[in-house]
Amino acid sequence: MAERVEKIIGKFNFAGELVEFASFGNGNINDTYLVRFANHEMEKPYILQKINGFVFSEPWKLIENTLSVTRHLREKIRKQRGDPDRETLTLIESETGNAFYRDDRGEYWCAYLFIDHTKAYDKTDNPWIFYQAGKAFGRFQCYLSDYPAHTLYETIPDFHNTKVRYEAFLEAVKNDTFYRAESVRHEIDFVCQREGDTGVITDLLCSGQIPLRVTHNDTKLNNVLMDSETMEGVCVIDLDTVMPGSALYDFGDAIRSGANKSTEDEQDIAKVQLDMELFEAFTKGFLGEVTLTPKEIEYLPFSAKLISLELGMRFLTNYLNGDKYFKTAYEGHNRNRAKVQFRLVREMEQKTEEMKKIVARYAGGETR
Ligand code: ADP
Ligand code: GN1
Ligand code: MG
Repeated sequence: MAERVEKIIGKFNFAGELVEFASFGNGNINDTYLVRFANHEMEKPYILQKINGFVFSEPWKLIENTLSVTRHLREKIRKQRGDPDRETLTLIESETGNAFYRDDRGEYWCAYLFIDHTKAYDKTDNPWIFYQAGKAFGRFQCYLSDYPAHTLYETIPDFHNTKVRYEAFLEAVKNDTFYRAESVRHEIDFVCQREGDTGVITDLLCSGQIPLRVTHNDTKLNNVLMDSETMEGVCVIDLDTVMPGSALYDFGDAIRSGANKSTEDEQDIAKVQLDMELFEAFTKGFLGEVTLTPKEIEYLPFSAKLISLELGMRFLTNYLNGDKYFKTAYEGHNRNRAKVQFRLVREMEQKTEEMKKIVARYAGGETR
């Protein structure tokens, strides 16, 4: 593998001589490497990534989207007198003059400037950090609010269409290819009892009650780089799933990932709790940067619950289908991840009133 990666590194227009490279980060989807180059004056690190071809069947769409969106963001950052090389991703050209390299196996690779003096947190109990994440994702959405959403490709069709995800889940239960359904009967029932929730956001979008926006769609805490000293949000990364969507997806996904007291694959289910201080911190940061419609605000607490249910359903579907999508470390990993999300759903059902009060504090008005 190392030999193969080194060969790919040689295909990109990196400056200087290769010093070393190593696997980097904790992404569930792509293979990421930190690549160090240097010349006589300085070190220059880069990020190299193999795009997961099972997840992204048309990787060029993801690259086109990333190029268009970062071009737009660069302009906005420049106008704010910021540093575009630090505050958004910069793709590096390969020898073919493209922002990617397609290897002899047909796999796509991308490279980016490494954003130094930053840290990606997988988890935090520090409200300041999560407040900064809220600001960064809110600003991201605000900067893209004048970008024509419908011109972007859907890199993964129906990515946050919870209704479609529910149908895929039912199909996996019906086929039960790996004879695993019996062992997760309780979890299957849990999802089926909530079928009525699955169409709520898609129906709001279809009926035009909430606007279609450019959204990130994968607003995990570790998809925003924080300044190592100030811990301020510097750059929103992982733009693979930037697509037309709803602001509710970004809010909901961030809360389900960052306001959970436990990790995403915690085995002691009692540790899975919605931290209201973290919920408040993110809400304050996000709503301080982006202006949402009253209808969107109304559904913010619900979105956190729905995206938790959706991801739990996705983990469970993957478990039933033989673990082909999310990287796993052991058998049953996706089943445990699903259980965590479902416990979070319960937590959110119990804490709905509290969530509503907090959202109202930072947005004003009624919330669902
Ligand atoms: P995945 O889609 O697999 O989650 P990411 O694009 O999020 O992959 O990258 C994985 C990790 O690599 C991130 O969480 C972050 O730690 C690091 N990373 C990615 N891009 C950069 C960058 N340009 N500069 C610094 N670190 C980065
Ligand atoms: C994946 O790539 P990563 O680890 O940032 C997934 C998200 C899930 C997340 C759960 C393209 O995100 O949708 O919420 O795992 N990304 C894709 O950890 O499916
Ligand atoms: Mg990521």
